[in-house]
Amino acid sequence: MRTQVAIVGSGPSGLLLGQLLAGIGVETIILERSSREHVVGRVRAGVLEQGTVELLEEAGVAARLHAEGLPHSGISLAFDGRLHRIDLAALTGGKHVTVYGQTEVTHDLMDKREAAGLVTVYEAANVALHDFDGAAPFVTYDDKDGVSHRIDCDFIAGCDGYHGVSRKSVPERALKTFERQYPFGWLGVLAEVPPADHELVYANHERGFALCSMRSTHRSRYYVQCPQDDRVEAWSDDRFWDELRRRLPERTAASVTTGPSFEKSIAPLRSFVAEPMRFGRLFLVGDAAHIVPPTGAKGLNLAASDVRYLFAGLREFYVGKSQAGIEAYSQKALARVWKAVRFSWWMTTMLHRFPDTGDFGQRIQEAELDYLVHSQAASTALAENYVGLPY
Ligand code: RFL
Ligand code: PHB
Repeated sequence: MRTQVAIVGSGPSGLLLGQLLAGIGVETIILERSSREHVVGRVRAGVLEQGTVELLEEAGVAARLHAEGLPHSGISLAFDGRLHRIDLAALTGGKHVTVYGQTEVTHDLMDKREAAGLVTVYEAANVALHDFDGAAPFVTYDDKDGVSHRIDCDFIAGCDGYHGVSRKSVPERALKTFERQYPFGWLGVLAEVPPADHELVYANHERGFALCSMRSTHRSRYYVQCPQDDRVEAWSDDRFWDELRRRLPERTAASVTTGPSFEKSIAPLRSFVAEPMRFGRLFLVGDAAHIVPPTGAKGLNLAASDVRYLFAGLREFYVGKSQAGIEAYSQKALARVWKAVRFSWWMTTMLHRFPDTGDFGQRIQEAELDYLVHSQAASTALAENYVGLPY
């Protein structure tokens, strides 16, 4: 087989890149390790920056997002027993974020790809990347019947997440990695109940961080900070709801509607960046190149911003017949990545209980939060990062 761009991974970055390239007549084949059901069933991000929404519009997959997504013009920080609202729109000249689940984004992109008759190979095993440092790269894989295939291509887009094969295919000496692990995780719960507040609430509490988020006006997504080695089985629904309410201001806690959870999982928190993001004709995109802790709601949005830069570079190559865009990809993408890495690290540090910083650490956080909500300069810095920095 032959295609122009072989895409490894059908998460949001692979699917979005495929759709944008289809719009300019560039052919792609997506190779995905898991089944379609598995990919679409993963519950992850929920907050989209305006730039991400615009890119989804450009890809022609924003109709349902506009009909069902919830525009949010503020968030609240909870500490000191009450909510402190950050007016994102007022502080950023009218910008907002949109609450729309990653599951739905993936769904919309898959539907569009299938309707256009574009090829995605699910359950592709042993995907391997070859000769991407030369002019004629190719990808091999085994299909679900065990038959081996080879795809020759112009470029390979490694959109296969943190555990994917793309980053691991790059020789170690060609890669510099940066990493920070946080000494806790997030226990997340999804339940068919109305949200406690109409906006997101990020709570700093002595018992640990908590987040009230949502997927719609009748579906809530909540998180509590938990020990890194905690197990989901240790958390009955009752224990989860009790712990969540203890970490929220009284009035917010009283507004929490409890109900049976239908998804419960624990995610570790880490910051990770691999540099550079291009090796010859291989590009690393999204979680394949970087991970941020979810506190800033940046992971999916960074994947989309990588796609924006890569798409611009590939368009320059195929339409403008210039290599300049693909040569600049890594540098441009990384400049934005590091700013989001910094913001996510800062939000995480300010809002979580760290086991080793004690009461001193807690007081410093309280002082920082107090300063943040009373200083327009500090609130503006949070707001402009949260809605998304310019490209
Ligand atoms: P994905 O979504 O991990 O997709 C990678 C795909 O590649 C496949 N794959 C392979 N395919 C073929 N061969 C191989 N060897 C392969 N290895 C892997 C995988 O099966 C998968 O289908 O990466 P992508 O596309 O870069 O997208 C990144 C986002 O998914 C991620 O950054 C966000 O979910 C992070 N995130 C959040 N981001 C936000 O912007 N806002 C949020 O509010 C937000 N909340 C979150 C989050 C992530 C979370 N978890 C669980 C990590 C909340 C949580 C709890
Ligand atoms: C979510 O709704 O899953 C969510 C929202 C905001 C975050 C992280 C996750 O910062």
